[in-house]
Amino acid sequence: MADLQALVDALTESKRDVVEQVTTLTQAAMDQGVNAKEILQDGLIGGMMALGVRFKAGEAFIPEVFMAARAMNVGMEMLEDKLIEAGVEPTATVVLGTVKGDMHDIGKNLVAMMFTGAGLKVVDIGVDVPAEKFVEACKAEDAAICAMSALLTTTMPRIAEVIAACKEAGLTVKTLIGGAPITQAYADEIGADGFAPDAASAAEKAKELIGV
Ligand code: B1M
Repeated sequence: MADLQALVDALTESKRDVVEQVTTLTQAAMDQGVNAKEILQDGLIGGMMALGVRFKAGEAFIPEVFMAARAMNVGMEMLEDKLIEAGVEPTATVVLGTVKGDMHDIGKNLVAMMFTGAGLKVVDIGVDVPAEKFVEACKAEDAAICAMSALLTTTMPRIAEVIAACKEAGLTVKTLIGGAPITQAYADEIGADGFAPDAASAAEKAKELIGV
């Protein structure tokens, strides 16, 4: 009997050997004929979301999230062929970047991992990204969400520029913002669709914004 709860626990606890644990448990579930979608949804995504809850509560830290994300990627690679065969596709695409003038990317990278963990396709367009590049990427990728990170009080206004550029380009993307100086009040002020204070909440908010 495949033990998907063990897969969830391995990611939630994210110990040093999490990559090996996830590899072994994913292989075992595959060998036992559990369908890839179930392994992804109830094992890998379930584990990452549970780790997100621990991270939010201050019970897990950045290194654990990085290790779990690596393990999650290994697990997803193992399932890839079966997922393609089964026609399982990411629920939606998120374009994610740090706004122009801002080089901070540690938080953004964590957010990207939690998005992937939540079953979203992430198109990471990097740091120091001008508004027009966000718009181009959202168009090219047919993104459902345009997600922006800003860590400096001086770069916060760049977010409003991206939101304005998206509107001007006629895009119907939902905008999601975050970063140390960002607050819900600021999101309301500039008309962002969503704000999240941390990476785990960002994944929850993204799913809420697109109703999945
Ligand atoms: Co910079 N830096 N930095 N820095 N840096 C801060 C942000 C600062 C608060 C430090 C301080 O003075 N106490 C300060 C900003 C002050 C302000 O504007 N009020 C500052 C400054 C001033 C600067 C420079 C201007 C310094 C200088 O050169 N004089 C310069 C600016 C460079 C630039 O961007 N143009 C600079 C440079 C750097 C480094 C390159 C050295 C390095 C960045 C390395 C990198 O990112 N690759 C760096 C770092 C590491 C920091 C601190 C120390 C740590 C940031 C970090 O990675 N935190 C930071 C001080 C601090 O925050 N305590 C500081 C860990 C990370 C996991 O958290 O990024 O907040 P965070 O992400 C969280 C949430 O905010 C949220 O989720 C994440 C995880 O839970 N989140 C989102 C983030 N993005 C989100 C998006 C979402 C939702 C949630 O939706 C889309």
